[in-house]
Amino acid sequence: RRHRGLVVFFTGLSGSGKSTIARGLADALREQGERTVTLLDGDVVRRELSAGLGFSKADRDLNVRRIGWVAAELARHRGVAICCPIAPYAAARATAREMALAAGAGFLLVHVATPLEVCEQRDRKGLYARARAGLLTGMTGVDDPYEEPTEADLVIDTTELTVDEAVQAVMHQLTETGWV
Ligand code: GGZ
Repeated sequence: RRHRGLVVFFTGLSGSGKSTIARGLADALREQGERTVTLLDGDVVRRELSAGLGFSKADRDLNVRRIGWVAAELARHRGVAICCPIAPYAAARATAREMALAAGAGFLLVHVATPLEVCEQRDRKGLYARARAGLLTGMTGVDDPYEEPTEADLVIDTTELTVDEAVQAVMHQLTETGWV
């Protein structure tokens, strides 16, 4: 079992802390040195794999499907793939899980459930302010949906946890379930 591939899929709002936790998890897993670890970082995916896609439902679904497919292929070859798109739609997240399982890999959905108010206060890219001002439409959580996961394997709220604690929570879950 420890030799099967694994997909760790983070979902949550912009500014929820997904990417930061994902990077920390990638570092922690690489330190163990047992399997190759690939971080499918959101910015890089949008630039390289999903260049040209926007933020309509169809484009988000296609983006998440591509990420899920690449992750499943990496996991098919016994690697660990870490993904951190917003992935606002439950059906697309379910497809990502199905593709991982069909590849003989494990799948862990981590909901980074930092509340909108907190994400909005951080607003590191100023996107929420632009959305509130009506300069950006279709911002997730403001005027575009985020379907709260009911299917999460782990829920993390970064208002209560530091990044290190969040990474430890994921590592703990992976240890408990025999993945690392
Ligand atoms: C949400 C947007 C939008 C809109 C640009 N809605 O904080 P960020 O900047 O770095 O993360 C967000 C990123 C979301 O891309 P994803 O590929 O993760 O989304 S999805 O899974 O829905 O395909 C944000 C930025 O892109 N961004 N416009 N309208 N986030």
